[in-house]
Amino acid sequence: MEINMFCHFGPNTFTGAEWGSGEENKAVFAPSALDCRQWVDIAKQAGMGGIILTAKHHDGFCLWPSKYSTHTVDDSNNVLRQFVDACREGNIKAGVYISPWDRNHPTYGTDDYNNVFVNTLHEVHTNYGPFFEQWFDGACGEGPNGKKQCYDWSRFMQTMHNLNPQAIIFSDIGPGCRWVGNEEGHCGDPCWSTLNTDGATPSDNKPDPSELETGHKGGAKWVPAEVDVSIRPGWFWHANEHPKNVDQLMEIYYNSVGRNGLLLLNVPPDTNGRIPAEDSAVLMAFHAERDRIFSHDMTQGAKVRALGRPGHKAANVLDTAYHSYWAALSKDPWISIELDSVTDFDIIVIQEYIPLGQRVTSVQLWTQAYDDLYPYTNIDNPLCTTVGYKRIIRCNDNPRHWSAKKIVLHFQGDAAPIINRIALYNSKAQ
Ligand code: FUL
Repeated sequence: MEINMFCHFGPNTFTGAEWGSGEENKAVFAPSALDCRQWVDIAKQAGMGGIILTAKHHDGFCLWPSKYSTHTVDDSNNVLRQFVDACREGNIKAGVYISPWDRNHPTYGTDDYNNVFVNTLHEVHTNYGPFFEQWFDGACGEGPNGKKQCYDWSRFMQTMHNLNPQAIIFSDIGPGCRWVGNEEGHCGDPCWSTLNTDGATPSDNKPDPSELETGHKGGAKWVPAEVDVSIRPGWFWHANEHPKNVDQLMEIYYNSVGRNGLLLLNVPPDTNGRIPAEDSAVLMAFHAERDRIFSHDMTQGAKVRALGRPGHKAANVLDTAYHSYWAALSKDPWISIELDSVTDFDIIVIQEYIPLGQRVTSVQLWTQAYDDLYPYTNIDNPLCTTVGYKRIIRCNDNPRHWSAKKIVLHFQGDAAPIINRIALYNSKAQ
């Protein structure tokens, strides 16, 4: 999906808080012109495939009238209902964030709260689902009685699995996808989609954030990284804060989607219940910039040579069909791509066919303009290490572009690489 929208919305939108105390007067939550269709329109026009709403944040306030809490919207102001209806109508995927940490619920900090939380999951997924993703925030602080909760994670996960086995479950350690270990908008480098989760649980017993950034090479579970980051300084809308600019969003894009992560970009609605015009404008400009750069692939019509398995020839790296790929014969194959003439480009995109795993451990680049092949990288300083679903490599050299008629990529993998796509772009072309 590459980019999804996150929507933090709740009492904090009105009080200026990031972590509500749970003691807010319910009446503070009063969006004056709630319009979830507007969120959907903006997300779609920004090239996003799904939206995840904070149906319950740490203040415990439920954006639907829940049977299991008194701290909720009224029937007449059912935001979750309007949200799922707008997503279905607009044909975009709906996901839901339900925080286990609850600073309002009287049972929080006791065993009974785990039952309340399981009932809440049932209620939301049965009455409002199906959702494509369940987002479990790992934060675990004190509740109203000063006690921390001991979350029954295995029960929460099992409940979700029973309620909707198709839903991607996000948590610090998956099982569907993992927290990337930071909230700044970048994956680690390398970034493995595999993780060892034996003995780990979300919240207090998760791997070190630096390990979540990189994943574990050869890890036993497939738990790709999801990069949650806000377009604004805070997760919730605050009157005195403003969105990032296009350059900052592009940097985040290169460091998340371009490093084998999914970007979950938070765009918080304001007190009207609408996404502000300045955020919408920057999202449109961000989309236009990606279109400008990535709509003209220089490899079209190129000659490709490499050894490949029958039926999975090297030229398959040039087409955009998802299930067409080049299956190399060895763990360190070469592929050469010859263009019609010497061409300037400054971005190389490589994609592995991840249904068959993440195999590549390093890529070397050779370029040829008029003379001999030139080894652009060396073994200690490869073009990149991991690839995964997508790797976007920018030329950092001086001058900041490559000029070549032919490029040769030398892959190394833990198994014979299976490459979906190789493309070349020029970000400076108009
Ligand atoms: C964190 C929360 O504490 C923040 O408020 C926010 O929801 C972020 C996405 O996750 O753990």
